[in-house]
Amino acid sequence: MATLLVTGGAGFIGSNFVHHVLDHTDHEVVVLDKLTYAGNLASLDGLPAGRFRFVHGDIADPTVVDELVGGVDAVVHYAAESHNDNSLHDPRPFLDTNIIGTYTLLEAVRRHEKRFHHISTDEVYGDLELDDPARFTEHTPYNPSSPYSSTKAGSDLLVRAWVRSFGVQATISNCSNNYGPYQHVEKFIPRQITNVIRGIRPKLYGKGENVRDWIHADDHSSAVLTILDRGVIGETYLIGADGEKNNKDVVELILTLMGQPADAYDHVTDRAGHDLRYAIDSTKLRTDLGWTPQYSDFDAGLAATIDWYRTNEAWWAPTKDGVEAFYASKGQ
Ligand code: NAD
Ligand code: TDX
Repeated sequence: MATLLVTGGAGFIGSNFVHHVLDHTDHEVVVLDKLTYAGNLASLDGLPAGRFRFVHGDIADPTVVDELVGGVDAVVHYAAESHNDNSLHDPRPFLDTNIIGTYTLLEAVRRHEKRFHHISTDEVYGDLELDDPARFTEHTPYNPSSPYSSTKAGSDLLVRAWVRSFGVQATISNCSNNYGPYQHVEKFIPRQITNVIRGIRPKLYGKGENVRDWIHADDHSSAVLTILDRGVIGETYLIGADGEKNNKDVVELILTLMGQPADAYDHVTDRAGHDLRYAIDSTKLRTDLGWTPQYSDFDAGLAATIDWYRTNEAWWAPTKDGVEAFYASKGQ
């Protein structure tokens, strides 16, 4: 049994991880979250009070961070500004949280000699051509495209430097695109599902040929737990579940699963600098640590996610109109 400090635990993937840990282990969890527009305490409803505690605070605040890190066994670092489109309009919070926040945590785990796991993204590797058979591996050179992905790349490099220079006991994982419950409606899949529920036509950027490599958030959680248990200090592990699909196919599948004509969507202004394709080769994680994903059927996982958004309108409704107004102002 261990006590984990989970940063960003009120966000999409962090909250899925907290549920996963409390359901599948006897660990205790402390969440540190700033509750930005992307954090939602309702995502943590119903957790066992004896094993779970929430702290409202900023990972870039050294006083709060130092006190919390001193009292736990390990830190699992999810907190970030996470949305590419936002980073194109206002990059500053991405630097504050993704760079300075990660630096603040690293200094605390260095001081208290605590285990650290850093959550990152495949976007640090830039993008691949649509017809390139290659996939990202742990050896792919960094080549980030957006303010978001460049700050995530910077945070990864800080972790590597703190391991080498100061002996911090850290691992890193870079995961592909997640889907599942509790994802903010600004993101592609929940935006389109909630659009259909609201009678709004889904919005596809450009031609929709861009490819993302989808993984269920619960599989991401089991991979992170595996790395925490058996990962080698200083190593990076790529997490992916062989889920490559282009955006056009995903939007058409959502419409079909929701009983609408598959072509009932609009093409809108493309994202500036839009990465073409991401694809993960997760051989190292599977071979060295014995991890396998459980959600191999994307259609079934997507159908369950649609059901979750249908059942949990109270969770997403308060944010929907503001998100759509923002996108509309950008022609998206
Ligand atoms: P999210 O935007 O849904 O959640 C981020 C959470 O962090 C929110 O609860 C927010 O309140 C909190 N937060 C933001 N700034 C903070 C700060 N300064 N101090 C404390 N808390 C703060 O993000 P997500 O999609 O759940 O992503 C979580 C992590 O996973 C990020 O590090 C992201 O880079 C990484 N990741 C995401 C994906 C994906 O598909 N969404 C894929 C790979 C990696
Ligand atoms: O309305 C939309 N229409 C559309 O076509 C939106 C919001 C997005 N898109 C496209 C852009 C991308 O090609 O869908 C794809 C997925 O978009 P996002 O959900 O914004 O995800 P992406 O930019 O791929 O980044 C996500 O995966 C990697 C997460 O947001 C990141 O935090 C993670 O690092």
